[in-house]
This record gives sequence, structure tokens and C-alpha cells, in this order.
Amino acid sequence: MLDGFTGWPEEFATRYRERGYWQGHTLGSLLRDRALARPAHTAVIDGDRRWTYRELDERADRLAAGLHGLGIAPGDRVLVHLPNVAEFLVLSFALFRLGAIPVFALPAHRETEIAHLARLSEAVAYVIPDSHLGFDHRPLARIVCEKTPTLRHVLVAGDPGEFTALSSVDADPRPLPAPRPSDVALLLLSGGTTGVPKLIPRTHDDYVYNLTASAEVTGLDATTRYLASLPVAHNFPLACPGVLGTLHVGGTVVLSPTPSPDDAFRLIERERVTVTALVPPLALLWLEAAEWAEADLSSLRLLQVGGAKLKPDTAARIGPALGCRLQQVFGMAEGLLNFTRLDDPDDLLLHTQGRPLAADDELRIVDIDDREVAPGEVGELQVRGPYTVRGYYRAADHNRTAFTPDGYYRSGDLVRQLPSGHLMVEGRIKDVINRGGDKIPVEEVENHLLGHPAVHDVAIVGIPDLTLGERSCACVIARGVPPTRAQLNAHLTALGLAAFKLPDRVEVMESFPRTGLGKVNKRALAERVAGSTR
Ligand code: OOB
Repeated sequence: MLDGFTGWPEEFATRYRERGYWQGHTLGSLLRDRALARPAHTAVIDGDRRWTYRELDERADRLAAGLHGLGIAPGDRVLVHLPNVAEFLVLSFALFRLGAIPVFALPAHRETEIAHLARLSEAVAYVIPDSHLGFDHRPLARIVCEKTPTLRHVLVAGDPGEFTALSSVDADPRPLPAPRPSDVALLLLSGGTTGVPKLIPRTHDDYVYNLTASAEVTGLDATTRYLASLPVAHNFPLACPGVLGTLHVGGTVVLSPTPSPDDAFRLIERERVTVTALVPPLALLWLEAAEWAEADLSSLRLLQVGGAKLKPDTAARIGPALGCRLQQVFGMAEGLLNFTRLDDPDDLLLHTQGRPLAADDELRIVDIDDREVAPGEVGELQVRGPYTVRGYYRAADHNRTAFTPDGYYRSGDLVRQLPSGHLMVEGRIKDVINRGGDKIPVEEVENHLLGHPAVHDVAIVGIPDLTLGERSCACVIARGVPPTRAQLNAHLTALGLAAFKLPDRVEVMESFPRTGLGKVNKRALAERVAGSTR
């Protein structure tokens, strides 16, 4: 078993097997089953490339053999930093089959995040595109190599420069030791915890359930043509039901290089896309673009929106403007997924973030002392269940506070639950800013800002924003001449921080409001900043 992985207690594992959540399949076998059933059906479309199920399946086998030949062994971690390209799928299935564990980084991540993920996971290989949206990944890989003693290979989709071309890692398929369904299959990045980013171990058993059950509530079948608009390294477009759920039902995955209406609308028309997933700010952008765009979007049947709270008035515009049904999704990489159902009445569809996927998702809504609140009241959502993890990877100390002694994950989200089981997300108590679906780990950015010579103290708070839901504001107590936003952001960029984490605004002040215990009172601070005009 992977060290640093907290599994489910035996009694729960037995229950989840008995009740059919864990069926003993691996992610690698899922593609094999489809390839046997419908070999000539198109599995994936990426630009001019169209691969059938047979082709994707064979490529995954050849790459698995090639990676094995490089010395990548079952249980080894491989840091995957690819955008929405067909190689992402081949590589993922190759690793699943080999039992090596992909660590999925987001395309926006840069040196700080990547070096941290590489070291935390002790990655043996790092897989990148040559360049993506104007950013050359090879110089970044050079730095990551210097900082990561375990890294033995950099594999490049495209022009490899001094590294190895991913396309050259290929060998005749050979029998490989198969992973067990209870093994960790992948590591996802947490959207928000304190301190440094955490990794979330997902097993074959639990992730196969995650994507299979998601495909079912989303109504996917072999006629589905799913457009991956959001970066597929994220749980939502990856497996809720996303690209993996689509392949599981034998549908077709269409990869969009960006979620912009320009790219996505063209693909929806050309490939007759039926389903896609967006975060709320992009849904707004699509609504605006649909007013003037000439593309034919009539094939679109369902738009999933999640990752951040969707406003009811935006939700109400989706059906009429895009000619498709809406599904709200409130999920987390740690596990729990909530979906509005396809036959939900409008009031639930527009005003709630859905209800849990599994009958065995155990939800508890609690007050500050972990006592359950009265039905319908707002409290923190805690959850355990057949696809919700029991611990972050290699984070024993943090796990003691992030999970309750009886194994519930403390989501940090404030919700209320309706008698129907549907949840409404009302806020959060974790120190994360949700910038339109991009999660900013506040403490991490504050720590980097404290390293700037003109910063004596700093506290980052969210400020309401019409499009993004919220933006970030860094409140700074200066040391000497107050720093400008440009200077602070140049500092963070030089450290190699993902761009979405850079403060949208900087406010210099003399002091921070404090709580009785002397901690920064972020709520009062946020009110102070929201009150000042700019
Ligand atoms: C998804 O996953 P993560 O891990 O990036 O972020 C999880 C957090 C949740 O704890 C919650 O704070 C927020 O994102 N969130 C929402 C939301 N969906 C996620 N807040 C309000 N309304 C929603 N609909 O974001 C994610 C994972 C799987 C599917 C969909 C989203």
C-alpha cells in the first residue's frame, strides 16, 4: 500500500463493496472494456486528430510498456502537467494500467506549485507540453529538475528540446503487473486547505464509482459528445462525469484548447457536442457571447455548472440563451459530489447546488462545536462516504484537524439542506478565496508576500465581484515606503506563483482589526475593504 495513504476502516470498505459501490474494477480496464465493445467508435477528438477506442487503447498499452521500460514502476508518482490534449488521456490510461500514479497539476500552475507537488509526491517523472498558450514549459522543467532530487525523466508532448519526447516512449505491449482496485490510482490537488497545497489520494474503486455514478445522473450514453472546456486535470471535467465518464459509457470526448466561446462554440458546432461543464464566470461569458455568436449550438443538451456558486438569475438565463438544460454541481476533489437531477423542478434547479450522488454519502451539518444544527439551518458541511477520502496524502498532522475522529471530512463550506436533500451553499469558514472556481489558498500567498521587503504584515480577503463571485484583496501594513500592487505581483510572479493567485487589489493600512485572541479579524477586514470605494 502507498505510504502516506489513509484508507477506509475495514467495516466501511466491506459495506461499500457489499452495497456495490466498489466493484473491483480498475481505471485501466474501463477503457479496455469499451475498446472491445466498440473498437471503431471515435473516442477522442483533439484538433485534427481523431482516435478510435481501439487506437486509444493500443496507444495506452504501448505507452505503459514504454514507461515501464524507462524504469517507471507500479506505485511511482508521475507529475502530469498537460493541457487539454489527447496525450493527457493516453498517458493517464498508461499510468493507470501500469499502476504508476499520476499527480494532476493544473495548466496555470508554475514553479512554486510544481516544485512543491514534485517534492511532496517524490515524482520520478514530469510530463509537460512543449509550450502552451505562449508559455514555454521546458525552462520551467529545468528548474523543477534542480529542485526535485527524485525526478529522473522529463517527457515532452511536442518538441522535447534537451528532454525526452513523449512520443518516443513507446514499446510493444507486454504483460504488466495489474494494480489492485483498492490501490491509489491518482493524486488530485486540493482546492483549498491551509498552508501548502495538499494531495488527495483516490483509489481505482472509489474513482470508478465517482465517474460511473456521475455519468448516470448526468444521463450520458454512447451518443454523448462531451466537450472538455475546463482543464481536464481538474476533478470536475475529469470524472464528474467528464472525460473519463464519457469514455466509460462509450461516448466521444472533444478537447477544447481553452474554454473561450471562440474555441468552444466552433467545436460545439463542428463536432455536434451534447454536454459540457463550466465554472460560473465562464457560463456568464458564454451567455453574453451566445447573443451575437453565429455558431450553431443546437446540439447542446446539457450544461453543467459548478466549482463556485452560480447565481439564480444567471442560472435562469442558461436554458433560454443556450437552448440546453442546466445541471448545478457542487463538488470537491476530496470526494463528495452533489448534482441537481435532470428532472428536478425549476426552483431546485435554479436555487440549489444539488444533492449528494450516493445514498451512502453521510452528511452532517454542524455548528462551531461540531454539534449538528437544526434541519434547514446553516452550518459547516462534514461528509464521509464511498468516494470521500479519509486523509490527505502524507499530511498526518493536517489530517488530525481536517477530518473528525470518526472520519468525516470537514469541508469548510457553509450549507443548508432542504427536506429534499438538496444543498444550498451559503458561504465558507475555510481561509480560501474562490475566484470564479479557481481556489486561492490564502495562507500560502500571504506567506510569499511576507517575504517582500516592504511588507510588514499582510492579510488577504475576498471582495465581492459581479463576474468572478469574488476577487482577492491583499491588505498590507507597510515597512517603509508602501509597496504597489505591481511590485507585489512582480514579486509573486518571480517566485513562480500561478497567475490566478496574484492579488486583484492591494490596500495599504496602518493596522488590522483583531479578534479577542489577537488574530486578524478577516470578516471585519473584508467589510472594511468592501466599504472603501475603488
Ligand atoms: C470543485 O472541486 P475543488 O476541489 O476545486 O473545490 C472544492 C470547493 C468546495 O469545497 C466549495 O468550496 C467550492 O469548491 N465549490 C462550490 C461549488 N462547487 C465547488 N461552491 C459553491 N457552489 C458550487 N457549485 O470545485 C468541483 C469538483 C467536482 C465537481 C465540481 C466542482
